[in-house]
Amino acid sequence: MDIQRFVTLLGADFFTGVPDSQLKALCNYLMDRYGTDPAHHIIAANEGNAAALAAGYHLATGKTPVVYLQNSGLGNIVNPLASLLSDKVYAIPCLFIIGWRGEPGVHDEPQHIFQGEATLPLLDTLKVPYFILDSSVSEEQLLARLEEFRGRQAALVVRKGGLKYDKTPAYANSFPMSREEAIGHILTAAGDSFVISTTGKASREVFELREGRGEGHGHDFLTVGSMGHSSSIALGIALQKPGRQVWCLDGDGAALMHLGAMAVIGSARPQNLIHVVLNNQAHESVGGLPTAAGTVDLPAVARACGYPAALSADSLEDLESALECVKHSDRLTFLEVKCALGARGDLGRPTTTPQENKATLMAALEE
Ligand SMILES: Cc1ncc(C[n+]2csc(CCOP(=O)(O)OP(=O)(O)O)c2C)c(N)n1
Repeated sequence: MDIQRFVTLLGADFFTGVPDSQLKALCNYLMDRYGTDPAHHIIAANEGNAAALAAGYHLATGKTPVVYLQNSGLGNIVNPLASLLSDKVYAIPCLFIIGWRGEPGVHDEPQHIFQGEATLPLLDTLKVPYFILDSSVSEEQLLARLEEFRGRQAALVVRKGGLKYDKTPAYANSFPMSREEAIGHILTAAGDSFVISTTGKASREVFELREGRGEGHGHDFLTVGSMGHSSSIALGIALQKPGRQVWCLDGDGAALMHLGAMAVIGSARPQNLIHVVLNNQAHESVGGLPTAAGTVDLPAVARACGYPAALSADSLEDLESALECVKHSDRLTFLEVKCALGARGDLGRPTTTPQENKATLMAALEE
């Protein structure tokens, strides 16, 4: 369905969510129509955050908000859905638009398979009625379902190709260094340390760089799903292996998604953990919509959370000199690397499975 017609049929004037590649048409359209005008469109830190924000919008206006998310984000909304929006609590209406990755029978990456199978059963369990939107749905069919959904929590589950928009806003920032280039230099500095990389293209770049260098993958953990949790995984490893250096390669969207992790890392303060945030100020892996990182001083956040050292680099020269200090570091260190948007068009995906990745990493950690 054409996105402009779709949004008109929804009749909503407040949208919040976390971007999804399968909802690119909606995300790009909202950016063209509203940008990030907070009266109409907020790109939230995580999906639960969006649900609560939507609740506040309803309390203030009596109108029904729209929350958009990839089905991976369902986990993040379960709590506010069950204990805030639910008809057994405050009964707050909200329309969820959910990108259905890993739909059974449709080829997708390993991290989407179980979530894809669990999507409709989860909505059933949460007592959220849903309508599956694909390219065959007519305006009349959609309107009829929206009428049924009025005044309650409900979901439109969007199949691949269900929404269409032929424009893409120009997403960019002013930083010259590409994320892949930055990762290449970081891997060199990290040597045989362990690398825990974040969800999205950063992990795909780590994988391909290792392939290209013939280095093997035994020291890497590619967090293919679980956005926002790579720094906590890294903390869990660093605390148990105090003799080994652990580098977390985080994204700005991921770091903001579960920012509380930084407070926990700062208070545990493992001396062998280097927390790098590759900050392109965007959810680049799913299209490039901005994160709030453009207005956040991440090294200051790290210092405030108790990291004893925090640096920032926004050029290759800066990165090289920062890495010179960081690689000899014997204390918890935070490094922000400001990167450009974009990735290679021919960037591949890991050819090993998550369980192979786990097995080789665990074997290397045992050495
Ligand atoms: C809970 C959850 N919500 C949304 C997504 C979809 N998603 C995958 S990667 C990504 C963007 C990550 O942004 P960032 O951490 O800034 O890294 P970048 O892509 O910019 O390198 C998003 C939103 C997801 N995987 N999980």
